[in-house]
Amino acid sequence: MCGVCGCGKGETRMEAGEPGHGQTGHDHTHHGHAHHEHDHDHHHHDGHQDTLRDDPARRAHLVSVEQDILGKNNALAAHNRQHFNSHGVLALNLVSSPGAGKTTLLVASLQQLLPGATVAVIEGDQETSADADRIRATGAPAIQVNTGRGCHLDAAMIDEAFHRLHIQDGILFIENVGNLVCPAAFDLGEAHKVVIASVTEGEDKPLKYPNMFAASSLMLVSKVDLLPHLDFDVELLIANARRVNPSIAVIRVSATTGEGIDRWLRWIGAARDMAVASA
Ligand SMILES: Nc1nc2c(ncn2[C@@H]2O[C@H](COP(=O)(O)OP(=O)(O)O)[C@@H](O)[C@H]2O)c(=O)[nH]1
Ligand SMILES: [Mg+2]
Repeated sequence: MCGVCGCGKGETRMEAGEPGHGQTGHDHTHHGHAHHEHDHDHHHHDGHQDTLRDDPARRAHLVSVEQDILGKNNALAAHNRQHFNSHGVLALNLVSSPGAGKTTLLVASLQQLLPGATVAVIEGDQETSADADRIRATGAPAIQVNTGRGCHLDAAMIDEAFHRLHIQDGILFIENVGNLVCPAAFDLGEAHKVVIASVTEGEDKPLKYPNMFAASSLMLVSKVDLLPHLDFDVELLIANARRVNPSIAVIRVSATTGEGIDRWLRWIGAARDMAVASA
């Protein structure tokens, strides 16, 4: 069960084998420990959850289960953070609603960064290895994690995938499951969350989903090439984001035209320098 929305997670699957360049294997292994924490909540997966939450005793139980899940996740996230630091890895957790342009932006970024930079990608989606395949086509190593019924990546999944990536002194991009709610609550051990808000989503998203924007260091306003065709107020989106997070940095990007990609890569470089200096 997700500690935030209570959705069922089902079984997490991770690609088998090495995350080699151009690998297109679709084999999956069952990811053992990712659902241990959910063993005790099997009877909540039946659609009666709202009724259960209305009962004070059940509600108290659910709150303690949620605290337990988030507590365990936080402990593993701290472990991941130590690991990233000791390996000289800057980990960025890319979060957004589905279709905001995370994978397309990653592909455009990797095309600029490669060859030369050491990079790796963990791709989170409920199903398919399509995004990892798109990433591997750039030459970057990638691992796809399928979360099944789950709505977010958690620290245990990242721990396992990181060990298989063998990355040292580089940048780890984590593309989270498209969802503006639950990924905000699950620390993966990343240095920064980066929220991608596309110009087709409406200016009100930071106010409707404040936790995500409050948790993010940077907002990438994506698909700005579409602005001439839309009635969309970028300044209002930025003002709304700063209402929930006054210190959030903002960069306007288009993966289609390349606008802003240089600024985004400079932001990554500065974050990397800071991470190295504080390690
Ligand atoms: N016009 C335009 N479309 C984009 C841009 N970035 C992504 N898209 C399109 O948006 C859709 C979703 O992109 P994708 O990267 O898969 O989103 P994700 O679900 O956040 O990973 C695709 O049809 C992309 O071609 C962009 O900068 N400009
Ligand atoms: Mg994607």
